[in-house]
Amino acid sequence: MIVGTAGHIDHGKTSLVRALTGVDGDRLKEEKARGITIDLGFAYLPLDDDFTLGFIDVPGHERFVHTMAAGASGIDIALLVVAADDGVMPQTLEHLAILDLLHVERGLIALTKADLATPERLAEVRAQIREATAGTRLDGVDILPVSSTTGLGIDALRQRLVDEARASGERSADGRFRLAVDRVFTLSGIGVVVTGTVLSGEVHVKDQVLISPSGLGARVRSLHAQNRQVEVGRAGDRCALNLAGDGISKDAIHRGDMVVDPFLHAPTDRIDARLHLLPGEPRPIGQWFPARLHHGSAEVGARVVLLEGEQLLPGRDADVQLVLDRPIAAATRDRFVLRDVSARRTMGGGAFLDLHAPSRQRRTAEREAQRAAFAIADATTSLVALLDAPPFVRDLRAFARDRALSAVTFDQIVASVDPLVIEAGDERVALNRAHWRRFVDGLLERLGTFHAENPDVQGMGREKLRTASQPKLPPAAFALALQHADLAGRVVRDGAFVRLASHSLQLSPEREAQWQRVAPLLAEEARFRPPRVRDIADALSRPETEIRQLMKFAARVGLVDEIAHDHFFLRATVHEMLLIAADVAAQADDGRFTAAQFRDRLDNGRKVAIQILEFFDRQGVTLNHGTLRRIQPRYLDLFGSGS
Ligand SMILES: Nc1nc2c(ncn2[C@@H]2O[C@H](COP(=O)(O)OP(=O)(O)OP(=O)(O)O)[C@@H](O)[C@H]2O)c(=O)[nH]1
Ligand SMILES: [Mg+2]
Repeated sequence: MIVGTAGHIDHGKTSLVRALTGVDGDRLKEEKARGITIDLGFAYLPLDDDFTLGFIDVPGHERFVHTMAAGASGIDIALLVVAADDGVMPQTLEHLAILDLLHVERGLIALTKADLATPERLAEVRAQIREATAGTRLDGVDILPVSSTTGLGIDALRQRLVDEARASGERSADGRFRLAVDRVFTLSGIGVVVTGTVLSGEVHVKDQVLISPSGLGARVRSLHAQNRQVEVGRAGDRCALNLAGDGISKDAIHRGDMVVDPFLHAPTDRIDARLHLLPGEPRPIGQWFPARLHHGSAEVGARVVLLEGEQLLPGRDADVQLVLDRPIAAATRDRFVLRDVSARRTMGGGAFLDLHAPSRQRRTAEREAQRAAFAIADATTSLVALLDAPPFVRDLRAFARDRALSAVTFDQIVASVDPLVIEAGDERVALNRAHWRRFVDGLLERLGTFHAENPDVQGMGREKLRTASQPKLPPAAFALALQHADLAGRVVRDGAFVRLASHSLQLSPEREAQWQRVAPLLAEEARFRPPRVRDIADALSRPETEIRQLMKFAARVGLVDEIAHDHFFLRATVHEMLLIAADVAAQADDGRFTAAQFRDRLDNGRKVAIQILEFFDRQGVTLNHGTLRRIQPRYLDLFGSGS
């Protein structure tokens, strides 16, 4: 459980944490010298039982608001500090806005330096605070007067924080491990240590993790949670991880990086999000507005692309696309804050929706439906909505990854949603049952129509069929879908073509007429040595290409087989020749026969006889052992009238 301070410079945040915990968060020499906080400070308050309250102390200086934003992301309880002498000041308001934009749900307000104020003044500042917090998540929370100098109210505040922490309970450790790095250092004899808040999941000693976005792999050598050596760190813990691995060094990891379960690593620089512009902003924002994005402990330059309307008015919300200067590691529904480029004010913030948003076609109705589905808090409901939003096809792996869902939770979600899932390599492509039905019915209907319109075409090109199908599946998934029980047996893949199983090729009337003139030339005495394409063309005074096309087509329909280039035999003749070969084999020693023996029966010349046998070899009907061949009896009906 982590308490994070917030409030204007010099209002007594660090002093208060020291009074509450006995720890001075200002570690840096410069901090001591200047009496201001520059970087995040950390302190721990071990309670009687196994429970430790962690504190993150942030700087109040207006130049360090980015550091405050990094510290505030991942805290459970806000401790907003307002000095009784000074009252509500600019960074009181800005920090308050940031806490609210980050959806920090719990908090208490400390009215510090109470020793310096009269009861009237205290009442006055209370009223200022009530006004400032109205409508925020800290609206109505208790305001406790304290003095770090005299000790007034410190014990009461400490007790209230402990009660708050106990009431909010453990954060659910469900989900995959993510830690937002806020410090990196080396300890002699130990090595590289990173610290940060665990945003989700658990981490164990010996776990393999990744630094994202860099992608560096590391092993957790040891870990501390709330300053104690432990075997496991959980969501809501402040952890220090001792990391080891190739390329792992103090300079290779930075504040803003995430340490993640390797499954989650998918850096992104283009995110669709819901943005709220603070009501106090002086101007609306327009297209391509430049800003600083704060997410977790990261800060990165960003451009805002409006996805609704041409400008976003102060106080309003809109879907936007955030185009980042460099990739970050994030999860769907993570909160973010936007500040202006000169880092003077906080402008707004919101939640991430689609982490891998398209750069084109981003304002369509389809995209709007998808973003609405991403926005749903409950993962199961969100998945149901996504599967019912165009394109009606989702990679479940990407969904689980972007939501940082644990394998167990995700399996439960998939079991309850029960979509149709196609496992295609790295992807788990899912459709809901209704859209799968639509896909199956549409595909069968499309093929039926195609065959009716093109009776003499073998089938539809697979890629053409895929792109015409609704929903449109990715290529690998489409190929697998054709083998699904709902389609297998009804559609047949024929090389690059797909056809209905019931479809058989038919000659068009013109081709039929041509064929009637060609067929007699291949039959009777000529059948074992039929004319080649050129000879047929000569005989009929037709162009050679026309005859070749006709013969190729006749081969597809199963009327002829192309034994050698441009040399077609009637299918019935091929069958007859195969039976002859079988007979020759039956009469030979060991069933092995020579090409000469075969040629003698057909009387068609050595070259042609060998071409026929080589054709049989290719079909697997004969087995060639040098000069001798054997028959494979199980293929004897390959050219029979049934096929
Ligand atoms: N009289 C009085 N002085 C206080 C009290 N708390 C803090 N101070 C003084 O106020 C000054 C600022 O206190 P800090 O705790 O450093 O303030 P801070 O909010 O941490 O300041 P930044 O981190 O720089 O924003 C110091 O000189 C403190 O001694 C208090 O309760 N009473
Ligand atoms: Mg301080």
